[in-house]
Amino acid sequence: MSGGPLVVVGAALLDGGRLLAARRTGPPALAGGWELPGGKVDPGEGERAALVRECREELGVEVELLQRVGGDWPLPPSAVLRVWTARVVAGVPAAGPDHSELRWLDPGDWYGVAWLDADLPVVRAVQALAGP
Ligand code: DCM
Repeated sequence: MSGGPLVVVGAALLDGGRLLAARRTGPPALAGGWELPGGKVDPGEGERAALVRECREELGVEVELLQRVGGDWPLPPSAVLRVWTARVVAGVPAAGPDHSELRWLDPGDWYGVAWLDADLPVVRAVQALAGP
């Protein structure tokens, strides 16, 4: 028994008022939607370590996590999303197999992509914390 809900971690990567959005390649129900990059925490893994790992694997960058964004964001049917703001400390984000496109959203254009349902309220919270 691991206990608790499945935890997915996400990064709101910020760069001078820009926010990184990543367009998912799958599964079919989510393909084409935009998310904050991240993924599932492995058994026994710390959440922050998982997020650093996911950014390395998915985007090819090293990140520094900054600030927790809210609490548990629902990820229907039974998981939760936990999010941190972050910044890139090494490398340039590039789309791997999980994403068809990455986009740095300029200040004022944070809602210019079709965020996944789960991610949209998180983006609003990031804006309230740190946004332009
Ligand atoms: N997910 C999401 N928003 C994110 C990250 C993940 O809605 N920012 C969802 C998509 C999947 C699940 O969490 O249903 C697991 O993510 P992944 O497939 O990336 O491991």
